[in-house]
Amino acid sequence: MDHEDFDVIVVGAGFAGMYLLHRFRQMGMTARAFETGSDVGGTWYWNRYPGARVDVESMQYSYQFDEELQQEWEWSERYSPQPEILRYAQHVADRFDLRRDIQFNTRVVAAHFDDQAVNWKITTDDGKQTRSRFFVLAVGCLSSFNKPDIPGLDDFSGNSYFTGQWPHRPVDFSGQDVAVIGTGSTAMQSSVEIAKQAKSLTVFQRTPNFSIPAHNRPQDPEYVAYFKANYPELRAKAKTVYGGLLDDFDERLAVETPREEVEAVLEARWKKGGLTFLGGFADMLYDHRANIIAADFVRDKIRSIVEDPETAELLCPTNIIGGKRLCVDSGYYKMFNLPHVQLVDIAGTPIERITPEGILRGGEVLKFDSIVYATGFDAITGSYLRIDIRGRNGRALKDHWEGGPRTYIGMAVAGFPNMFTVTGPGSPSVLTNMLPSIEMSVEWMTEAIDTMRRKQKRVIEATPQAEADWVAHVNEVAQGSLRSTVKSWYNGGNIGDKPSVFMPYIGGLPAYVRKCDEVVENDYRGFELL
Ligand code: NA7
Repeated sequence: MDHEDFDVIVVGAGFAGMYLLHRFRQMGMTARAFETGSDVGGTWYWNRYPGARVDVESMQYSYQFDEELQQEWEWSERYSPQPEILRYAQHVADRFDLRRDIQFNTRVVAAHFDDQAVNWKITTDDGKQTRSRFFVLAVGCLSSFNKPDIPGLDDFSGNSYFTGQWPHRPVDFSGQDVAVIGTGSTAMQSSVEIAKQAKSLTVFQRTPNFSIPAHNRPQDPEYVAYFKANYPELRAKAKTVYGGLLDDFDERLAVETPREEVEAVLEARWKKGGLTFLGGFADMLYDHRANIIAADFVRDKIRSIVEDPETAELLCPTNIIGGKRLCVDSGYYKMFNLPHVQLVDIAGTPIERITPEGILRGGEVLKFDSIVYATGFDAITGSYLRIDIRGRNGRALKDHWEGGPRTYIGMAVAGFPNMFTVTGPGSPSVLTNMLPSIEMSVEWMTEAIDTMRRKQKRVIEATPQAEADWVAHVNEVAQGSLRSTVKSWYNGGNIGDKPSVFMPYIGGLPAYVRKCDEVVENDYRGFELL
């Protein structure tokens, strides 16, 4: 048998990778994480663009595995800005001395299962190979930035910025003519900040998006004190809610509620702000009639905020609200009332190419000093498929996933023994509060490994049948939702050649946890332990 350098190799040192390292150390196992960045933080390490901010309330967007940690950390705002989340990640790394198990500035380029040695051979971009019994992908789901294939992108003589790979230095747009391409969450957050500096800002919109105000504000000390005093109960309660997030979700149906009452609920939720805007009624994402009421409500808000009627109409999305992930903004629509901000609708007349001076569209070059590409991610599967991963008999993951990603309970892949995925396809992570979702998966898989050790097993592997059943279940649950009818990064619709498959598990966190618990209660049903 080939020597194993570590019990486990983890790819990524974001929130998932860090907690994995902590757990494996507690279990007395040796683990090494490889991380492309120069420090911890993952998504929050890379996405340093101006205005980057979480849109889950900070008191709930944090680890709960350590009571002292959650008591000692102070969040300064209702929705934390990126620098503060990064500082939190760094604090966790310091507190648990995690960096000694992380090799930074190192990208994993290949991971091959060795059938004879029954272990994984990991190749990194420093040319080295490392072997481990277990291999865990904690690569994140919004971590492969989508560089758009607009012709001439490299010809631009001004400054080009990619929001997902923002420079590690201050960027000053003062006095500049700036273009932002994209109108997703990232574009909405960054544009508002860029507009505060730039001489002019031009937003290039291909598809308008629905956004709900964040109403961000400094933390209320009383709210923080209440949360900290009741953390165990509040966290436990959050796990019983669909999104793993404490909020008032109502089981009522909008279609069975008088229209004025529905409007009143939407108004209250608009005033409160945030991602759970649609949570007042259970049918918002399942019944077109309900969805249209909410969509009309937001469209009317846009028209009431944006002074120029033509711009307001262009900003009004025509599709399902919540089909694409809702955006949460801090003054995006209002920004278009500023005299130096303009919207260019590229739906009908797309960008032809980038030229040395700017953006060519409709036969005219619009000149810019800087272009900001806020063009999204090759979400959920992108970071897996950048690595040459091969399971039993040299089978490539990219071939196994040719028709769309396949996992068992979002954590394992048939034919890829001892390999685990966190926040992967088939898990509910991207539809739920990410931190509790990560903790749940990490705890599940580390307990599975612990069980194997106790049973003196060497291999855990999902069966093809269990994987097929899970994929069918994930698809079936998705079919019922209006979300599956809209092209989005949830279903690969934002990337030209991706298979069209709804990738996350849409059944919610509590249902998912129940399914994962049942697997354990039934002696790891759907897995072979050898
Ligand atoms: P999104 O939500 O995928 O948005 C990307 C935006 O970029 C979207 O408006 C796209 O338009 C636009 N886009 C992408 N490629 C092009 C090209 N080639 N030309 C013009 N416009 C383009 O990514 P975000 O980073 O904003 O947010 C991702 C998630 O991160 C978010 O949902 C939160 O969960 C956090 P399109 O809609 O495809 O017409």
